[in-house]
Amino acid sequence: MKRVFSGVQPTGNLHLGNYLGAIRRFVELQNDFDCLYCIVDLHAITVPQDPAELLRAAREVTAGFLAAGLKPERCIIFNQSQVREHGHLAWILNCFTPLGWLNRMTQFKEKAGKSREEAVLGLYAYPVLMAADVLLYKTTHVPVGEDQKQHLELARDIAGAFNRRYGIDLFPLPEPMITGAATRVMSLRDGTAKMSKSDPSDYSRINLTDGPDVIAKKFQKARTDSEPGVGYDPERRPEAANLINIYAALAGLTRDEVCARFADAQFSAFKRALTDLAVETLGPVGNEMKRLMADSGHVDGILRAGAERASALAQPIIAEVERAVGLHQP
Ligand code: AQP
Repeated sequence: MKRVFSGVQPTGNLHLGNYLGAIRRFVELQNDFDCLYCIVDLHAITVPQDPAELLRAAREVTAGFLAAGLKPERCIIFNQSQVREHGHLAWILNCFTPLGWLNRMTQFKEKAGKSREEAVLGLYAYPVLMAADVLLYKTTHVPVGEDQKQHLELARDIAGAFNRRYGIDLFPLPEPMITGAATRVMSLRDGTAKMSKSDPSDYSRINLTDGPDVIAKKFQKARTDSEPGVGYDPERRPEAANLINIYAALAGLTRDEVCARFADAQFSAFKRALTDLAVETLGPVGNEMKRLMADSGHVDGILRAGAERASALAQPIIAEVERAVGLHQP
């Protein structure tokens, strides 16, 4: 059986990177796989969060999932904190994860920065919770953006360590699914930094709820170089390459096809075409998100039902884990 799991943190505005790198893939997969899509609020609290804003953002991510085309009858949409087995399995897996493996995680180094002594344990253990999220459902495939590749490799290592320790084949080794032209959408202000919800500058990203005028302004102000034409050269022209990748992903074209289409155009004309394409693609998603956000009862009902279904899948697997480890089961 093929099973897909992936998560999105409720940490702010959903952006074009989340959409192209993850959510749009989720929608494609729901027809062919048994899929679970999770709002990973326990991951979100590894950095300080305002409680009211965290609740709002969890509903917003759910609205984003639905507006992008996820159907609760074809996949399970739920909140991580509402399925207690995530935290339970994370603790067990903590006991199989050497510190040396965690010390290699680049996301922790980036997020902790220079203040490593003040960084909280949850931020350091984040990749083990992510491994638990995935392994709790015996997931076989994980669609994510490029930034999560290292964490998924760790999840495979942890699964292997657990299986070997008990001489069993309990956890399948989850395969990353990192494909397409936009597995790493970069900031509009800096072509070497990834587009992120936590970037303080709103001009660094296109939010899924941005209206046409805001999208136009952000692309117009997006940093580029002084070369006039549309050429793909990520080393020399990282910002231009990022915009070409975004266009390619939105239009379903290859980079070469995009460059050929705009071979005679000025970069400013390309930016205008990109704006039109982004407005056309994201406009309906943003409008539907806003409509759903005004109906929190509906969104909460979907999350409640999703958590029940996810729990039902998780319980027999956690029982298998407990039996393997020798934890008491009344
Ligand atoms: N820029 C991106 N390009 C492609 N995929 C991306 N993803 C995130 N950013 C990009 C993918 O989206 C899914 C959810 O990721 P997340 O919830 O961790 O989102 P984020 O934007 O990375 O969130 P934050 O809070 O801003 O985190 P940091 O500070 O770490 O960047 C994942 O599949 C991710 O790969």
